[in-house]
Amino acid sequence: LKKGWFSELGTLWPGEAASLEVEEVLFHERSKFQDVLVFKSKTYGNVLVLDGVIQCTERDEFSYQEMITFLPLNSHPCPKKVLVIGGGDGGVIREVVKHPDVESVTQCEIDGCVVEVSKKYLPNMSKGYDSPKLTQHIGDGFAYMKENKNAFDVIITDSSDPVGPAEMLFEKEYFELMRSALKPGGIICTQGESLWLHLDLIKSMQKFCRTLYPVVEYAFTTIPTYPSGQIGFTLCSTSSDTDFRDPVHKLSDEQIKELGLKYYNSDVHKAAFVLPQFAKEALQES
Ligand code: AAT
Repeated sequence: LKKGWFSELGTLWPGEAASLEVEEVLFHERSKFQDVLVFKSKTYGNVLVLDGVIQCTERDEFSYQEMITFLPLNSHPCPKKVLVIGGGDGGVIREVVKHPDVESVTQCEIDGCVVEVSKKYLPNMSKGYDSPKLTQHIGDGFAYMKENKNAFDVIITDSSDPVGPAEMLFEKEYFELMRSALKPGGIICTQGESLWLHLDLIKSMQKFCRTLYPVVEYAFTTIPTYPSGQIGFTLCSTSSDTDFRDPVHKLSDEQIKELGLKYYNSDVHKAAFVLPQFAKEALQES
């Protein structure tokens, strides 16, 4: 590895590794759950890394945080109560509380260290924590889901990859638990991995999701610092009336500006579901 560079090695993307030049290591400790690193990069601002995997950079985080939030919220007629699993940096909370229909947001993040470190080194994301609408729990999202029934309009799972503490959050049982934690007409959106790297995983997740929810879709965003530069979302609705591809809340240019959105707009929302041919074929219902 090149000196002074961080390379993202991982078992989920064998044979490849993206690199960022490091200016300064700001924090590096092992929490109860994972290795937590924050460094200042040369061109992407501060970077949060868990167990060697990039979780977010200050320069491109908005692409992921806006999309994982506004795809589900704008597909629900009235998203009043929202649950976020994971998302320790606070960026998804920052986006959720922008939506005018949202009355309360609950977060369940497993690692208090990630929250504390983000408050210190990622102020533009952790400002989400200032919202009076937020109730925060530090604990495992899987366990939390078991304790909640008929409670939320939208559940967003902003989780790390399925190696380590987030492994269970990619399993069928978790999607069953989310279904019972939703109110009637409820919607979920989960970190759904990359078409270029994880097509088999996406395929098998879509398959079990279709046995649980009447509407299941995969949408994606582009983001330079996630493996392959692309990451997707698994979206499911408990109501067959939901059409994820045509948002119920369409935002005007003025609203986009007011909300400070930099990636999401209503055209991007629709386009996010249009898949390249190889992916379309692989994910076609059979
Ligand atoms: N906002 C974009 C950053 C993330 S962070 C993912 C978060 O999920 C981390 O804070 C991690 O501590 C938390 N997490 C992991 N497992 C659990 C769990 N079981 N319960 C609750 N929270 C959990 C997403 C990065 C995507 C990376 C893509 N390569």
